[in-house]
Amino acid sequence: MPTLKEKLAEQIPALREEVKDLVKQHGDKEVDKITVAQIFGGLRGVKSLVCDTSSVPPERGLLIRGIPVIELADKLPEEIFYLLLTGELPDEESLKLLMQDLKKRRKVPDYVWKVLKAMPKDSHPMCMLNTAILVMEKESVFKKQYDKGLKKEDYWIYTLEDALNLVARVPIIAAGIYRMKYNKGPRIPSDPKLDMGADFAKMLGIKDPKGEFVKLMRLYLVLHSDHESGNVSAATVQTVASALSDLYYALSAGLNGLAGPLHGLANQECLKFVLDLKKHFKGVPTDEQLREFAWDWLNSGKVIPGYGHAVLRITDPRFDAFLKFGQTYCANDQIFQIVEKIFNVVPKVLMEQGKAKDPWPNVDAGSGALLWHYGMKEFDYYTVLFAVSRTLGVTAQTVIARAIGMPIVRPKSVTTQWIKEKVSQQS
Ligand code: CMX
Repeated sequence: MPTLKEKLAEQIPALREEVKDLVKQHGDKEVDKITVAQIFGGLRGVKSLVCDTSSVPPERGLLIRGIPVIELADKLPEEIFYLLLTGELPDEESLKLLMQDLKKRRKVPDYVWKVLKAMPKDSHPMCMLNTAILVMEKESVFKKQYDKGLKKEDYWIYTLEDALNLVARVPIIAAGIYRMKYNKGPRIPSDPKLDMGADFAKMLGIKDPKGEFVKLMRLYLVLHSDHESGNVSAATVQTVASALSDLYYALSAGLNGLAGPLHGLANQECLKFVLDLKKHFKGVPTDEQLREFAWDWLNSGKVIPGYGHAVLRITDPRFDAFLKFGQTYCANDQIFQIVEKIFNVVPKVLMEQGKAKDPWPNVDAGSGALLWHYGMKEFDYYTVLFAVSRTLGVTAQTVIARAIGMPIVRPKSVTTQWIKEKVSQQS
């Protein structure tokens, strides 16, 4: 049975040829064009990146290697990592080999904890995580091999080493940050008997008598793992890595983007919104109360967190998966009930307002309520969970990009004056 690395080594030559042929035979064909509105509109919808690990059709939501994410909801994060990289779900033996490999890599250098302890007590946990990843840069296998001299065809091999080390270590660092930042007591060591999700849940130290929090962590790590490569965090990772900066630099940079309120930080904002509602109405509001509250919120110039998406035009299937989890395990929890209520009321309000192109909930709309239910109440930590999961996708994307020899990213910028002249020539 081949290891993950052997499997990729089998696949990559054909993949490389496929790309080479495509460019050779069709390199001058047009696949998209760009308007002035798109240039000034965050390049929304411009087809200019390649990502084979996952795709997000606006009317279907996340497909990981063509499989709807909802069909993958009961898989282990390790299975998803294998799928992202190879395009196939692992059989039992391949999964075992990957899990054994990752377990051997579950070691965090001591200096990481020293750096984290030296940080200001009020540092955001995302800043702590991204600092920890960056400070480990000297561990990069790719960097060491590159400095010795490395053939371009072999870049992916050492990038895979870095990816595996990061996938194994980031959950330990993230859990350590949780324990340290919120005074939860000493770090809980990684348990080599456990899969990634169960180990992560155990290291966080959340009480879990029924084993439901473990299920939630596995689901969380699967659902946030990848979302094609045009989003801020993935695009940043790809841009930084394209300069042949190693994955420690690239991942840390990308996760800094995830820490923005319009991106991954939205999950902490969502729960704040839900808690504000509960406090304001001393419980679950009625539909009418919620409608009014949402209008006041919008009229004060704020966005409704967890709603809208730059690509999706449906309820995010990842939200559906969290909703189903909540309906199964915490249907009686008022916080979860408010999430359901928002889902019933807010899309109509956003449609009436007529601004958001997508009035439906995204992945962040419901996850915080579930974490809160299990006692993880430190909501500024929630984006860290997103980051642990997204590490799977963006590191896999980088291995593939290196495998097909993607060059340094360098689009062309133009001045506003240039655009004015260009359009005046057309009119
Ligand atoms: N509440 C209120 N207004 C919203 C809105 C929302 N949830 N979503 C979009 N709008 C507004 C925009 O602010 C914009 O207003 P202006 O024209 O005044 O600037 C208008 O609707 C059009 O925006 P859009 O084209 O529909 O959305 P964008 O592609 O520009 O932005 C997103 C997408 C996610 C940033 C936006 O919907 C938003 O801010 N949502 C709330 C924050 C959130 O949930 N982010 C998490 C995204 C998930 C992820 O990280 O992957």
